Amino acid sequence: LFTHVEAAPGDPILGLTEQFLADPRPNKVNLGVGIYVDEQGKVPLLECVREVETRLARSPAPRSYLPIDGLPAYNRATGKLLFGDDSPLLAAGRVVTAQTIGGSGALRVAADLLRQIFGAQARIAISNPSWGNHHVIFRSAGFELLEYRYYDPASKGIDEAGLLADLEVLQPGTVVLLHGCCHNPTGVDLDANQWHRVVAVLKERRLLPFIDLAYQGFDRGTARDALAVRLLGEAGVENFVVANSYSKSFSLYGERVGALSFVGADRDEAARLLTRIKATIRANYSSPATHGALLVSGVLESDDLRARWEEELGHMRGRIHAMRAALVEKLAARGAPQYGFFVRQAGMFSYSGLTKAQVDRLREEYAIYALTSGRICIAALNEANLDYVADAIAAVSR
Ligand code: PLP
Ligand code: TYF
Repeated sequence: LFTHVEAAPGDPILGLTEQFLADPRPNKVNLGVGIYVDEQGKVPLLECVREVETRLARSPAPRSYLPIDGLPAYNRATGKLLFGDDSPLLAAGRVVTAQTIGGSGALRVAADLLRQIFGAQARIAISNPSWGNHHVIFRSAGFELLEYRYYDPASKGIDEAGLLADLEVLQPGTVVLLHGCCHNPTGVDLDANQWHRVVAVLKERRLLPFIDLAYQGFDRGTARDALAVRLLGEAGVENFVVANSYSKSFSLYGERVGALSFVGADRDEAARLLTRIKATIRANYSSPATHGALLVSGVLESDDLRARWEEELGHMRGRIHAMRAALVEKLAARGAPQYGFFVRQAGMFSYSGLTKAQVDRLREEYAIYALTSGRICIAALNEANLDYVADAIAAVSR
């Protein structure tokens, strides 16, 4: 029955990690995958998470099914974290939130539901470039994929004129996927003024804003990194969607913690949307998992642990900023001053401008793994490998 089945192509990012793990060279560095690691190169277990886990282990609870839309406390806390404690949208009952299997699950559930709502006309505009799974998920849900200009390789910044021009010609009802912060793969974000201008076009053109927030707290803090969500609310945009992930911000990658939020025009519309979100989840995986949601809501619901989380998140963010600054300085000292833009980029990724040939040399000659696009993960740098990486990048840049 399966003799004719052809192998699927692997995920390029995860495939690179497999290659990295198989590399015997002791000084190897994986700048490929987007995972935050600490000074020791390890994925951290946050103290706030450990504390909740200890409490849970002390009084083990039976594990029934969660509701289809997940743990109520988790969804409430997520709404506040995204929209703000005093959000008028939350107060008006216009936001519905469902726990999902990571941020990817939120994207997938939203894609399926929006495809149902918009039918064969369903279209989505995605930034050029974007995280590869965005295309995979929306294409497989049956969307027509469009692209809007975003990154300007010449300035290593935003192609604002191109971005606005592309948004202005989209048909009303087109979904516009925007990275809330810490754009993957470029590290190039809109500033506050640019967000204002983009939001105005989205509203005016009656487009459907879809914010993907996978790195909240990794650039400037949880509230500032949710600026796009807050601005859409303040601007009175009737409908928008938010997919968020706690994989990075809680360092809970394998627990698959994320959420999907829809904003309705009023309480009644929001309630109807929630029934549709639940029907979509039921058709996909029935209901989400308990453990990660208990960890996240346990932290967010306790003032004390929440404060500790903000501190630990601040530490991760601070370490990334410090590594950016140190890399720039070390590259300049090695005769490569052209990388000053690393400190203007946000989050754990940088589009480095390294060519495919340079990336190949880094891997072959130095055991330093980066994506062929030139994307590097700054969070993989530490005091122990920084000089080595700077030497190598400077060498291949000559
Ligand atoms: N969106 C973006 C832009 C991402 O980079 C990621 C990456 O991991 C996700 C969504 C998905 O996150 P999760 O691992 O929670 O599915
Ligand atoms: O872009 C990244 O590296 C992260 C991690 O299929 C990731 O978002 C990469 C590939 C993938 C899932 C997660």
